[in-house]
Amino acid sequence: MKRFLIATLAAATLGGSFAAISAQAADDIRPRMIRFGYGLNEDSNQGRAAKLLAEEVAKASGGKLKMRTFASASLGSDDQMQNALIGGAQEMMVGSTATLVGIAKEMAVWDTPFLFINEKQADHVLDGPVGRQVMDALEAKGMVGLVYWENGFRNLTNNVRPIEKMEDFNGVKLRVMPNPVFIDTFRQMGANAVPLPFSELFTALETKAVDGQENPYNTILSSKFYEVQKYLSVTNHVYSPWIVTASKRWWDGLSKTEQDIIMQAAVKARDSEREDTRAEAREALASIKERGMQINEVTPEEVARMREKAKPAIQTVIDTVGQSLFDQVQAEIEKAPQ
Ligand code: KDG
Repeated sequence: MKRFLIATLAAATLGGSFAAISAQAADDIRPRMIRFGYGLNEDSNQGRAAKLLAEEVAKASGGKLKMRTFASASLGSDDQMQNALIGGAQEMMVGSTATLVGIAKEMAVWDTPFLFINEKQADHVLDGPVGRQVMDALEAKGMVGLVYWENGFRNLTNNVRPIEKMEDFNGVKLRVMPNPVFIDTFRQMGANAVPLPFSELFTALETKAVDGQENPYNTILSSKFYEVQKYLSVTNHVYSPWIVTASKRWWDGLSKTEQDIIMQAAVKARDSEREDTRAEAREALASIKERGMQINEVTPEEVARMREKAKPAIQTVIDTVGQSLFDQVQAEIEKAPQ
């Protein structure tokens, strides 16, 4: 709850600079090296936000907290980094909530197909009490959730055919995140769902081990999937959050001042990352088209058929997280600003 209050307070005060660190508080800051790992490359929305986070942490701590960022899964895939945080071998990371389901099953609620219809709903729910409640489930497993960043609405790419109707999934080897709801959803739709870590995805596409994948426009651009993919079919079938996490073993050893500095910097990076991601996404389709991909928008009627077909996967989410949490999320969505 304390971090929820800090995040709320930080968001309220971040118009200018952070509250000045008092002389006494400065004594509470020890020189530290913080290893921050992530999966996309440096020149991505994820990489730019990681760089900003490191700059803000250094600035607010008078240079004592040095965050070194490691791009392109150089510290490992999401699940490998998660295990390193739990073991205390790495301090922080950002990655997909979908890859955390094996650690905290509550994270599966964010995998619900078609859960959010726009970013306003996503921000309202993720930054609100139920988003924090889901994050807090990580603590018993040795991780601390700080903030959610935006991966974005996911769309399909493949080399077999444009996906214009559900039947077009048939026979397509579609890479999905290693997550039961994603596997279930796309199997229900007729694809051959192949779970792979993000770090193996480009090679799998290049070698034709898989025919396609699904990710937000930003990732399709920054990971250069247009070099190895022919068709982009717009479905916006699920909104993917990223989550910034810390090793609980390490976090609990920080002073309150150090924790507040990192939390406030994470909130500032969150707000900047969302703006950057959305601005880049608005230009993305034109950029992807210029790079040779053939783009089709799946019709609302066909998206409705996909939603219907995905219903058993929604039941998988409810069975995983419980009806109560699922209903709390739905109630928060209802309260979101239009
Ligand atoms: O760190 C990168 C991954 O966490 C993230 O991009 C997950 O969307 C994802 C994918 O497709 O693996």
